[in-house]
Amino acid sequence: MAGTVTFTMIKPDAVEANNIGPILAKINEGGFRIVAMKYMQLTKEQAGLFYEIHKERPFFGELVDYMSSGPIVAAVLSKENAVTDYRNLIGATDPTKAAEGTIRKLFAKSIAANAVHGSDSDENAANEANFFFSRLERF
Ligand code: IDP
Ligand code: MG
Repeated sequence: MAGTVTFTMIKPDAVEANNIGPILAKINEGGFRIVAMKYMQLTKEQAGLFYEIHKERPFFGELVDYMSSGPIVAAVLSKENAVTDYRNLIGATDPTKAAEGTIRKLFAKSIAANAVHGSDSDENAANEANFFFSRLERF
């Protein structure tokens, strides 16, 4: 059975562009409840740990530098079929390939600075939510 939880970050480009509010509105309009949230800046070490699964990919260094370059908003979202439905709401990794109306189509600047993160599986959603939030911070 598909899980009811996914994890997202509003990335530094979208925070810098003052798009926290519009992106949270899209998340709510998409039927998601925000069940944990924090506004913070990652160190390079923390960004590297979060993206450890990508450490062999050619863009890893660029990704870590970028994700630690400014504040982010991290959140846990709740909905039936959360992972799949949220991936559909955010659109393709490359915003030039993202469908009309998706968060990345609306707000992303580039394939690297692509406005939001969204978990790609229930297992990763659980791991990513636990990386950022204790049980006391989840509602
Ligand atoms: P996803 O965020 O759509 O799941 P992944 O392939 O998991 O995409 O890549 C993680 C993140 O790494 C992307 O969201 C993006 O910020 C960055 N990224 C992916 N591909 C590239 C690339 O070709 N160049 C630079 N950055 C990339
Ligand atoms: Mg991914």
